[in-house]
Amino acid sequence: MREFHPLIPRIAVALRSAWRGLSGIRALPIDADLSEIRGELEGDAMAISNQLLCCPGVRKIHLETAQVGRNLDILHCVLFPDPCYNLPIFGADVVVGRGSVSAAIVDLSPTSGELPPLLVERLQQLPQHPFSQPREVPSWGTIFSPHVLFVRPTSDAEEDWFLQHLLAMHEVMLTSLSECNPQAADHPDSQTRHAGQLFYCQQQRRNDKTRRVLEMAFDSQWADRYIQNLLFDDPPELGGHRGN
Ligand code: BLA
Repeated sequence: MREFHPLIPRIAVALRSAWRGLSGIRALPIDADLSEIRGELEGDAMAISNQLLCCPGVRKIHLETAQVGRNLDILHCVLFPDPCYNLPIFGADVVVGRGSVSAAIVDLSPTSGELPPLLVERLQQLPQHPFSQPREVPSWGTIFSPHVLFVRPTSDAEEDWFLQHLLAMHEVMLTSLSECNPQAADHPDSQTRHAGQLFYCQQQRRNDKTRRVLEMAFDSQWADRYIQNLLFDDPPELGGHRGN
């Protein structure tokens, strides 16, 4: 397999290293056929690697790196908190086409209307970089916070800025996690955050650009199942009860 665009392994290595410091971190079981996926896109190889972890406070940590054909590299990372914790969803997506990054997005997205004030204060203290090509979030992107960073980095320096900002936002997430005490599963705030995660996943599933790439390499049924069951599966019911 060819090499990834360097920004992708740099992000992946830094995130994995941060996760090693989380107390109670463990791997989540993942179907053997989903951890390493091979497909074919117009005769070109497609390879997807998935890693799933969890720890107290974060029900699902997902890191996906993918190479699609000769020209497309993708990094996708989401930290879904346990809804009993007053924490946002950390999400990031980096898409590289033909050697240059076309989309680089990172956010701490609220699941209960607004981000906690202390967290906002920390985000406001992060350095702001003058990216030359900011991008507008699509219409389904109402789930993102006012602090979302969505850019097309146009130089090595801008790629470095993005990497730094992604890691800084991720650190704000982990700091908040370390300070957070869970509420009861039947607390109304926990229920609200659970509903917020459900809505987040519903909106993300509306990203046709993700679906289109997966459909090209596999088929539409496979793409649907992958998006619905692995990328943005509905959060399990609160309290460990999974009714059907
Ligand atoms: C955009 N996502 C994209 C694009 C592609 C993918 C091809 C278009 C690139 C561009 O507009 O320049 C593809 N992303 C994928 C694939 C996977 C993936 C195939 O993760 C996985 C297999 N997407 C996320 C997360 C966020 C996200 C967590 O998965 C944000 C936190 C955002 N991706 C996102 C947004 C766009 C995008 C906002 C731009 C969509 C648009 O402009 O319409």
